[in-house]
Amino acid sequence: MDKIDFRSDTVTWPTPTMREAMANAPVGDDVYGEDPTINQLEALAAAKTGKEAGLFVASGTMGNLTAVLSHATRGEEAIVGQDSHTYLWEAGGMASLGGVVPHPLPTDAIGRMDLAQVEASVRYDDPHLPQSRLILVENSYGDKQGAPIPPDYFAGIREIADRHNLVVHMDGARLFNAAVALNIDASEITKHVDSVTFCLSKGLGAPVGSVLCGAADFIHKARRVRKSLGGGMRQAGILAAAGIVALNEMVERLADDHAHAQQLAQGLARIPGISVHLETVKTNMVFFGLDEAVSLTPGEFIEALREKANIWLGGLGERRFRAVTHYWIGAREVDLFVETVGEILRAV
Ligand code: TLP
Repeated sequence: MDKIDFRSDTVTWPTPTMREAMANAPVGDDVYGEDPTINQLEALAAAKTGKEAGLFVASGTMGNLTAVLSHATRGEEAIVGQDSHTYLWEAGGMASLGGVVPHPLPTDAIGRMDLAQVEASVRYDDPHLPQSRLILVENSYGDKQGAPIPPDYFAGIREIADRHNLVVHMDGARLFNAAVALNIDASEITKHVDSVTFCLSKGLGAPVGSVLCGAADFIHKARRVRKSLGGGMRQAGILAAAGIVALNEMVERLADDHAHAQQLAQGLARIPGISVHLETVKTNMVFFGLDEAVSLTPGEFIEALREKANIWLGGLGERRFRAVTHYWIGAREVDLFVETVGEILRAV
């Protein structure tokens, strides 16, 4: 890469193997169901998540929105974490495009809603009220430093959903980070949910795309919803080809990203002026803070990293930052990041 980019794992470029697979991919018109490479990716994604079928979509946001619009209709309600990606970072699509009413609940240190509170939030049958239809969950949980949530929580969510005839969708943008961190199969997590979106274009390194997986009849419906959102992508097999490489070759190596995040957190923890909670770093994200005593604004700190070493970092507001590791960040880049932060802070 031309810069050392810690802003997100969304910034990854395709690997050389992906580029080769993309160049050689057989393609067809996917709206007719005739793109063999997309069909192959969808089957592979379904197998990995233990679902009957998959649907290739342009992005994680499109996958989640397609799922919500396929599961729920206008005036129905989705119980959702108040700091989850679907609620906060998807431009309000479920409400603005689907008329689905979000019912946000607080989450704990790793992104779990309180199960008793989830159950208490289910609406009773009254014409005044929106009707509960969906529970939205996320794993790993982005706002909680990419925390991997163990499957027992989702088993509890499943029980509530079954008692009240609700559907559960998982935003599994980083599902495989969670699975690798927990040392379990992704399907051990997804067996508790009706549908899941996972992203190929984050830690798995593909340039574009996510896959929505679920039961065959749900995916049949979702295919129409995706079309209505403008997501019928025709000869997108050239993109799906990279996704197949991502699923076959890039899952196990996520452990390297997690090790690099550990290395980064430990390095930062040694620098006076930086605060980081080492014990909460479990996947590929490190959240850290710049102490008030340091006479730099967050913007100046980010700018100094860019000027000194072409290192790009994302701010979270309130003197907090997020560094994300990925395929293009190795031990050398992590060392350079730690050294450069040390230099900047020693100079103020
Ligand atoms: N997350 C992006 C930003 O939107 C914050 C990032 O840099 O982390 N679910 C989760 C948990 C995500 O983190 C993201 C992207 C999405 C869904 C949406 O995926 P895309 O960007 O493909 O629409």
